[in-house]
Amino acid sequence: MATPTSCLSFPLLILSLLFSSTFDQISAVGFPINVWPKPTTFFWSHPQAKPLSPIFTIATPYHQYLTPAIERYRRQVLNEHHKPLVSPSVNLTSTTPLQTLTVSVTDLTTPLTHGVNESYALSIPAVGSTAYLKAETAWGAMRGLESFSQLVWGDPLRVASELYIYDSPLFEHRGVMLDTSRNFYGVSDLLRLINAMGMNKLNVFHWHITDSHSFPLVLPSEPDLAGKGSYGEEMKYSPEDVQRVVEFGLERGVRVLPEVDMPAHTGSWAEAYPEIVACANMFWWPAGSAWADRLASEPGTGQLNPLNAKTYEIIKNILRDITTMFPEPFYHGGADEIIPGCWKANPSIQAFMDDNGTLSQLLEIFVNSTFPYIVSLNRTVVYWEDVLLDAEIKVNPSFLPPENTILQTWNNGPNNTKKIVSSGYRAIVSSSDFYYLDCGHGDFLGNDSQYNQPPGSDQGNGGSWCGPFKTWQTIYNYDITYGLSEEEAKLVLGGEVALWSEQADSTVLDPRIWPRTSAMAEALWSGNRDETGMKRYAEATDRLNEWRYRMVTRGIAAEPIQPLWCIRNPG
Ligand code: CP6
Repeated sequence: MATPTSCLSFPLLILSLLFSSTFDQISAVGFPINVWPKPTTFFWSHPQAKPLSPIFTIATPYHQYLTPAIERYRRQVLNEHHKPLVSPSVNLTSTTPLQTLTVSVTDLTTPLTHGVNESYALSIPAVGSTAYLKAETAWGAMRGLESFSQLVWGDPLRVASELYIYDSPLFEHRGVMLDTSRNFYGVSDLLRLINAMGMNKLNVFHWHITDSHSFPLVLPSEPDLAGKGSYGEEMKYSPEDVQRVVEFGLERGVRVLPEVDMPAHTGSWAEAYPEIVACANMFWWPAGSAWADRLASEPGTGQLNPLNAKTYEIIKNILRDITTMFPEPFYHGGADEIIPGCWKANPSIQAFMDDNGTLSQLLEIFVNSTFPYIVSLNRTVVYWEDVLLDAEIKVNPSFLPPENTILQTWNNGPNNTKKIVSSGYRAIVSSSDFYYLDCGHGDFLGNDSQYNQPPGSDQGNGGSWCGPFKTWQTIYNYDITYGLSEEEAKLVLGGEVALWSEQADSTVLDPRIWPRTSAMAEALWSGNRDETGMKRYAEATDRLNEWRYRMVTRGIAAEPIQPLWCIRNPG
């Protein structure tokens, strides 16, 4: 934790000492503050504010990414003039304006990686014209700057005063997964997403770049993959685009974790290399099934042929390029949803199986030919849980040493998270019953099971194929370590919401993601319970509503959670 220094005032010192050990619950003393996600510990005994000087500055030593962040926050704080929905009833205790926020960082050399120290202490004293932000790392300082910016409002500008915050996250991995294969997103969409993630103190952009539908990533060693497999000239990410996204993330404390899904979900590779893709352009679902024929929303998934040496030549080129383009030490290897019927339809695979080979052995061959190579490139591999938990096609755990492997759970199987961590693996939680943002409206597979049925039969729900729309409350209330022992819970790194893009693109990106993702951001930062251990509700609703409006002011088209009437007619 950050060591309090003499520049911090006495109450903060006491607070830091009191709350330095565990942060299972919020520790709030005094009045509520409109900061989202809610800080773990704060102290605002009197609701007071002071003016913010029009020549307000933020002082800090130079840092490649923190310095631009500071300039951005300085401009934002001075220009935002957020008008609170509910005017805070605060006393203007001092007419001495706040002139300077002094930022000090213990170690400016710490890189942005998993587990980096994100704690900070913020002190805005009643007296004097200086506030203090202290952090262990540049990344913690960014979290503190964000909190500071949310404590400024109004016209003329006011900033909360005699306020002390000590803050650090419950979970180290707090992410958003976006699928850019089913529909394309421009770089500006990705930047806007990352920007909003930073505002919500989220720290991992899991970029599901490719899938069966399109391959938008331009790779210098394998130019044909995007050349032939993207949706078109304008729908590709160049290495320069990637660099922009990565740098933009660094200025906001957001890592960019790339995924090139394989061996399934690779139909788009067949445009360049039909010979390595088993069952390209074959629909894996039963022949004649109306939903496949009519809408073809999911193309023949395409699965790489693990028995073809060329498969690995191409994968190695991809992985080498990826590690050059993405500095992030984690790499997502996919490995979800292998369809037995696809591999079985391929003649060379049939021969293997006639020789008593199994589908799981095919996956083991694939993993054994790729995983050690990824590790040799100095990457920790994240796989979807299927690689170990699929009912039919899974590898023997001996192929995946837990020190190099993290499993991302999504399929809501009974105790899937528990199965992962109790076998010693680290887990990232994306259970689709809670964290999948795509579900909830159109039936994109064209699931016709409710049609052409005899009278009286009850087939299908006539709507979404993947369960109900996840409300922000559903997301907020989800406890990702529920039912785990303390030891097991330590292996849960955190969570990610996921937006699969069969029915999403830039037109709906913001409202599909925000403010629901803010709900996860708070649950993973400081939990979803109040000081007494009860699930927060009314206080969180009002604060989230306020936060949603502030995001809108900042150019994020977050959808409303309430009619304005509720604010005009409180309680
Ligand atoms: N694509 C890929 C998908 C899904 C997954 N992987 C998916 C599965 C079920 C639901 C939503 C999305 N569309 N590559 C699963 C990890 Cl409900």
